[in-house]
Amino acid sequence: MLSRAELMRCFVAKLKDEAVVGGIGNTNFDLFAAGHRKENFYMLGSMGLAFPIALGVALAQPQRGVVGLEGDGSLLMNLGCLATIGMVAPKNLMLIVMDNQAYQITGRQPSATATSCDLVEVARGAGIRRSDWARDVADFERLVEIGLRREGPVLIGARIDAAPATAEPPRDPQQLRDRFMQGMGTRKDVGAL
Ligand SMILES: Cc1ncc(C[n+]2csc(CCOP(=O)(O)OP(=O)(O)O)c2C)c(N)n1
Repeated sequence: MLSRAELMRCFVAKLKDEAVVGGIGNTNFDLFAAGHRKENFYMLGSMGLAFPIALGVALAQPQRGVVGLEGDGSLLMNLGCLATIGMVAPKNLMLIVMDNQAYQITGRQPSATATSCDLVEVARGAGIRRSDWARDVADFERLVEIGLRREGPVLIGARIDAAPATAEPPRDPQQLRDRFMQGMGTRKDVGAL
């Protein structure tokens, strides 16, 4: 079992101008805790939307690398997005599934990955051929580097711990949207946010 916080730090340290979309749950919290970037978007409220939003950004900005971060519980709520990503297959899209086998932030109820479901196998079956479990931190870093080379779509699964989050992004949806649009260079009419 890997340290979620350590993986996030390793991941963020490799970023340049990539857009990163965090999902509801610890992926958002860890992404923010690793240091806010103007290219980060933190999804609030609805589970399973980090990958579809990341897909949209990847298609809108094909010159930019785009990464979606999602928890197992959230991805299980929206598995269909994997089939769409497998079909559209943007080279600039990387997906990272942080699998703690539970819906942690609502009380650690076990998810299907605790017993029967392998999300990397699901992703392969959905047409994302470059889908792999990270065996350890070094393997995770290797897979992230492949994803950042824009030879995607790439999906990385990481079986991670359930450490408590250390920070949370601000919960102001308008501010989060406007900041991200500034980070993407698509909104210039607002001042510093
Ligand atoms: C559609 C929907 N159903 C339920 C919830 C309540 N909810 C919020 S976060 C969460 C658990 C998220 O689990 P996971 O994505 O695995 O992330 P983790 O908490 O394990 O980091 C649940 C059930 C919600 N926000 N949206």
